[in-house]
Amino acid sequence: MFSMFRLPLLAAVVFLTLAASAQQTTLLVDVDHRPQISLDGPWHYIVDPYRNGWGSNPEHASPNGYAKNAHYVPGGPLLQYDFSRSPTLNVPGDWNTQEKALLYYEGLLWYQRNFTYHPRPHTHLFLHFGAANYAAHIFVNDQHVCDHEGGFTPFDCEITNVVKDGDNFIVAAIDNTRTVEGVPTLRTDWWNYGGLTRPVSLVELPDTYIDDYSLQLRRDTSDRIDGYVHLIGAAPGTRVTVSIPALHLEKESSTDTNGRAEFSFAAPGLELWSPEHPRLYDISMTAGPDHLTDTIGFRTIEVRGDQILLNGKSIFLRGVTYHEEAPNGGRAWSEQEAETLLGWAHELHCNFVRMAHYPHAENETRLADKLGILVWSEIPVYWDIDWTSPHTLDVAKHQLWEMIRRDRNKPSVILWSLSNETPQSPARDAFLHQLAVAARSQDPTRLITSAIVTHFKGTTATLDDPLGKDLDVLGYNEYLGWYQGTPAEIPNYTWQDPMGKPVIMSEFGAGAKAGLHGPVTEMYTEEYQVNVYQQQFRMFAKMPFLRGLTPWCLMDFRSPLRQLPGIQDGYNRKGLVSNTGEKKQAFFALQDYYARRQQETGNRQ
Ligand code: GCB
Repeated sequence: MFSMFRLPLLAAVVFLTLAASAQQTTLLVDVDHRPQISLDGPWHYIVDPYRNGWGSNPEHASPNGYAKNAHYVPGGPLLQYDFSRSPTLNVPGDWNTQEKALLYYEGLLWYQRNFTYHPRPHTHLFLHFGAANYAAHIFVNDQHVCDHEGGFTPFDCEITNVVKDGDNFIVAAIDNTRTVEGVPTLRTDWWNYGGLTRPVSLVELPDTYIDDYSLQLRRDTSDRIDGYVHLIGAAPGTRVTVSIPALHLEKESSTDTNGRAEFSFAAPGLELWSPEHPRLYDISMTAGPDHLTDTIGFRTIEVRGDQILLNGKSIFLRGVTYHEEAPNGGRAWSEQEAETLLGWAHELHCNFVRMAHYPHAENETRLADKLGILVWSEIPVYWDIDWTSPHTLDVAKHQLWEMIRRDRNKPSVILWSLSNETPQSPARDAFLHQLAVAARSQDPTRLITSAIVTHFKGTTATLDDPLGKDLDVLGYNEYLGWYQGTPAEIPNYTWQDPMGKPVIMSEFGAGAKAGLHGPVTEMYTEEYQVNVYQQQFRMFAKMPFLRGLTPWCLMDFRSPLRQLPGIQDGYNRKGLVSNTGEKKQAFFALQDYYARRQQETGNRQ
């Protein structure tokens, strides 16, 4: 998953030579429960806007450039870099908020760190990256081991054959240059935080190992579990055991010629996972020398007419959207940050969140499992990307695959979202249709959605986007009272549901600077924002087919598109909470509204 388009020609030639020996990345599921050797901490770095580290200087050709990790010896030969004398950045973490000079940096940056390892026979060694934004080119001991494109999904590189007994080193070239064919592309309403933004570790696995599994409650049942465990390196007929100790269950199956062992069994006494009762079970899987545990839950999610059914019962999704941005700035990655963000959602009486606009860190979906918060997870197919580029489609599909594969056993995740506010065109329809088909075949147990731009004729919403045909649940974004019309007019707008599918208002909101007060008619005041929310609630009361809400958004976030001095100062101010954690009036208005809805109907519609 790598694009040549961002590299100058000579560097591209060098890279192609290297790429010939590199392996594809894979994605090991449930890495959290594997023994890992953490590589988090300080890594040396070199900022490389001229892409010098590729070794493309024709006069002093150095095919591997910075990947060689050479050391300057006083009195020795000429050398124009040395990681060991270079400053460090913390991993995980974006580079923009760790170093003042890098706040606006978009380009290539080289990371380096050493590690000690003692290989053992019959083991595979993987380098695991939680995420690297945007393109990653990974070298171990001066060998090119893998490339990855896409800034928000994890990947694993096998390094068994390049690792040595004793001292080793990694060089990671990370490039957050925005590209026309990237996903996302050139323009987004969020900060393009670069770097190794999530944890990095070494994962050791036996000769035969579990790389993927899926265990799901069958629709229309309350105790029938279907799924598979997939092995690498297993002879056909290898025995695989799945057990759920709390249910006294132990089931066996064996692998087919593709390494896949199918399971289908009754689980009497199973308690279903739901927001009111987020029951999780420890499960364990054994296959030859490998053993993997996980903590998962079982529930069904489906659509019947315009209803969303959780465990067979209609549910109303009281949600909120949010970016993966830390309350103190920068890309969020830690458990503590996840607790703060989802903690606010919990305080709002949410039973649902829309994790915008890309897959968030795995600790967030794990925490949502524990808290009983349902999740909409999406890939960054955002606004107008290059719908005709085969490369773009490949990258989008790959990110979709990684998102689904990582989280398909998390009961909180109910919706895979394909896109956000994409302008209608036949090329877009064809592109998104392919993503919908891929998502359905990879995970037939969840629902597919997208956030659609709403168009209006006068005060009537015209819900005519052909994309709706490919979706189970329709998300509509609208900014009545902010980008369009006045707040007082909002309740006059009328909505229908011509497709007869469940509708979520996937965005609405207004900007407010925390602490700025004034008349209700003055934009950016807390009073204006709260009024937009109140008027929206009036409009929602006339939408009987509405199945959920995810207002935009939980917390103010950094965006280069928001430059109004004294008010925005580089932040999108539509948060219910400011970027320094102050709650605005609209936070409490939404909290009241959700409390009332919950009291009136519970989680039910
Ligand atoms: C939208 C986008 C979101 C923006 C938001 C805004 O429609 O989906 O990414 O940040 O509007 O604030 O304008």
